[in-house]
Amino acid sequence: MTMKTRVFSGVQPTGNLHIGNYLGALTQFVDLQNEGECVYCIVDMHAITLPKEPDELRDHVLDVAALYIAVGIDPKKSIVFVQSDVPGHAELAWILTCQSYTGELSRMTQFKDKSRGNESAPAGLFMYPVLMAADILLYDADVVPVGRDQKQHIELTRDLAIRVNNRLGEDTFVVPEGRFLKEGARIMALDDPTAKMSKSAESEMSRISLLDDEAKIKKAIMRSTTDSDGEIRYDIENKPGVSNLLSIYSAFSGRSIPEIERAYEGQGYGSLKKDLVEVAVDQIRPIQARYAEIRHSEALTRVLADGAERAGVIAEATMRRVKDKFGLGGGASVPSGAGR
Ligand code: ATP
Ligand code: LTN
Repeated sequence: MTMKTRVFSGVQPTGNLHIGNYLGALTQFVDLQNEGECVYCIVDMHAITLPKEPDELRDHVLDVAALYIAVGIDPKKSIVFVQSDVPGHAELAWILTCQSYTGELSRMTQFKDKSRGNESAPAGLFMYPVLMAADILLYDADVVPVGRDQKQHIELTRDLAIRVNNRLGEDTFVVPEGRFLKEGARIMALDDPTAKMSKSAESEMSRISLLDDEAKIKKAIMRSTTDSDGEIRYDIENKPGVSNLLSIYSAFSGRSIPEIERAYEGQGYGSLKKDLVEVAVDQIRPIQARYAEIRHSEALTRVLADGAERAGVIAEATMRRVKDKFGLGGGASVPSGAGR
């Protein structure tokens, strides 16, 4: 019997998902459903690394759950659940904290970026990648589809798994691989193509949210930063704005970048932008319609309850195995060998 590939990924409930999240991560989530056993998490414990209003957090969790389904994640095929519903994440995060070094955690660029300017950074922000490693290792994940910005965190997860396996045996953790797309892996801000498109950037014109209306999408694309030489050519170094528009166009339409360059030869940025608005709206509109149907439905709550139960079964088996390996636990622990 061949064991199915286990896929795990997570998204933070920190606001409306944007096309960077969609093109870098969510499209992969959907495609992988036909290849493996997929577990998709809404990582609410990561979201509290920076202060969050409780009611807002609850709303955002449901927003992301509904968007997961709206983009095509099928809860019958995949497990969709909320991180804090499964206690194993926090439990394993502590065990992994004890395997990590402050030096390697201080080198994480996301930590450096998010804590910049803070004389005393929140400890949760520092531990963020360890919790992420726990998420992944808890499900014995083979493959982790993410945007390119998460590459360093995936490397840390692999380092931790290998470090523990060297000490306690190869059967302690599955060493996961990151999966990054070619186009869409790093979508940049529309008003500043040197920064990544982000939920947390102040300017609304920097991003396109999956829930934006047509007028906003049009405005953000038409106003996006380009350059003055007028040539539609992919060149990240010298033409980051146009290159970003080409990446977005390619990821949405499925057409290759050289093909798009050829199609627009001799034309101005205006026509590229105008057509990109159409391509983006065509893709986003059906997602919004499906989102509206399910966001306030009881079915959504049932998906999360069912997901938590199914995720919990996998997590408990891993925790029994890992605690036994570390010599943790008293009467409640069982001998090694339990697992998937
Ligand atoms: P923020 O956008 O506020 O920085 P984040 O990167 O923390 O948020 P998450 O919601 O946790 O966002 O990310 C979900 C997924 O989207 C991750 O796999 C991440 O790599 C991917 N992603 C985020 N931003 C981009 C982007 N600009 N381009 C491509 N993928 C992205
Ligand atoms: N750090 C990720 C979100 C995340 C994640 C995970 C992604 C948390 N846990 C586990 C993949 C696997 C981010 O995109 N900011």
